[in-house]
Amino acid sequence: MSLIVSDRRTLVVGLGITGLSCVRYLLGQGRSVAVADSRENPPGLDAVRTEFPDVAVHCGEFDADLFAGFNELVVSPGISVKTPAIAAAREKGAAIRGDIDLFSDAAKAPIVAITGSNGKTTVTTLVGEMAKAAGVKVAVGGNIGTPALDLLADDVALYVLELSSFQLETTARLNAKAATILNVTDDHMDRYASKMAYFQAKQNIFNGCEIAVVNLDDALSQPMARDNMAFIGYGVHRINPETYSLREDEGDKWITHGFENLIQANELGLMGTHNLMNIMAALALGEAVGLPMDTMLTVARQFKGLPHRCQFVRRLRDVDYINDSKGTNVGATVAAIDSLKPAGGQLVLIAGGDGKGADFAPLRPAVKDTCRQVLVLGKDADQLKAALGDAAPVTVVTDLDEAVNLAAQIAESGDRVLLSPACSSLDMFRNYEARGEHFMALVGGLS
Ligand code: UMA
Ligand code: ADP
Repeated sequence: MSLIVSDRRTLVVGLGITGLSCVRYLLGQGRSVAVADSRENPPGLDAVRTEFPDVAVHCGEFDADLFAGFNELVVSPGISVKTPAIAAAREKGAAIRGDIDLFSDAAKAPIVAITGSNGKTTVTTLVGEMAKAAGVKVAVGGNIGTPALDLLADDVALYVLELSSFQLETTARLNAKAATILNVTDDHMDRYASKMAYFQAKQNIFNGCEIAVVNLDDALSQPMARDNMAFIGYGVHRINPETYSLREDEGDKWITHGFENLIQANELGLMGTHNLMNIMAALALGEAVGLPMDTMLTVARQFKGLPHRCQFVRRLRDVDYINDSKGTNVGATVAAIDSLKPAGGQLVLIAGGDGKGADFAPLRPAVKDTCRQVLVLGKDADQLKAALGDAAPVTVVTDLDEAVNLAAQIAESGDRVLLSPACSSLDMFRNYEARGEHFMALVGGLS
């Protein structure tokens, strides 16, 4: 055993918050590590230099010869494992791992793991709140913010992890107690060669899983290798004794479990069928780890949703302004349009940014007959305009300021102005939060 450990030469690749958590964890295990980051001044540099002055840090363009000297690479999510220096090291026999892989080896409490193209943060937050309300010592992290390794503690009774496809690329065996892929629509097509590659990365969440929570309305969310897994299913029209579903009962819409009505849609602070799906997923995951139903339903009733996700901003002259800046892919924007189209008016949609290589065509049917006008901006504005064709009037604007001013002029009584970009913000903003904040400030300034 000690021979194997001492023979391991580990390179931590990437020095953001994940890389830093890996360095701290590995050194804590008595392992020796070096670090490489392709950036000249990565965010974690000062912390490593201060805390661990003996650790070698290589900044700047990756050097394949350097990488070849290690037999284990722990790769951060922001870096593709297809990066030539990493691929070459793998060819030479190096093990390629990620922080979630290290985490699953070390975690002593059950893990609930959540991935999907959309809804991850909402469902992760809900399950975390449900566990907390049930008195469980829960730690919530992963893609949602706190690196998983930073959560490790002896007194934790349950881990709830949001996982991105990037993190799952390097996760061989997660061994989750319960895991789910909420849905799969195109995202990050600038990183993956095909939708299949993106989908396959997400499938890793089920490796070694005990209970799979399955969206029965999305074939791509089902585990490909079923092993000895148990299942809990949910879906819109999926009423059967063991599944979560939706039911119309004398004009009211209910979330059901089996044939029992659990909670009415109008008791919830969230809008849209996609959010009812999110709540069903959270209930199913909670059931899988033994959380009491009454407590989970109380949390669902109290949950008001997260900022920048279909967030109401203001009503001005009978027009509602909605901030869905976290709508960073086509699937999210389709869900926002479907759940927010007003009964007595139309939408003025503001979209655009960096489409990350996505096909915008699925926006066409969503936009048709629901949008009075679409205002497009950013790197992929022209591509969006071309994809929407004549489904709705489309105008290219230079920035968000122009978009909001124009939207306020165009919107009629009963309309909603919706920022749901279907694109990442990084071509024009620091992140989606900065884009959402700017939108809300502009809307706040309208008179
Ligand atoms: N980078 C380089 N060279 C390197 C290393 C990184 O250029 O050598 C770049 C990456 O391309 C990326 C940025 O630096 O643009 C950050 O990469 P990172 O791997 O260092 O990221 P961390 O700071 O460790 O944050 C990561 C996740 N970031 C990414 O997946 C890009 C965070 O998710 C996550 O919260 C954090 O780990 C803790 O688990 C962010 C994210 O954008 C919020 N996720 C994507 C999404 O949600 O769509 C997947
Ligand atoms: P993620 O963490 O996967 O990005 P979030 O909960 O942060 O998910 O939501 C991101 C965006 O996706 C928001 O615009 C939100 O309205 C939308 N969304 C949330 N849940 C779903 C879902 N189940 N299906 C489609 N879109 C969704």
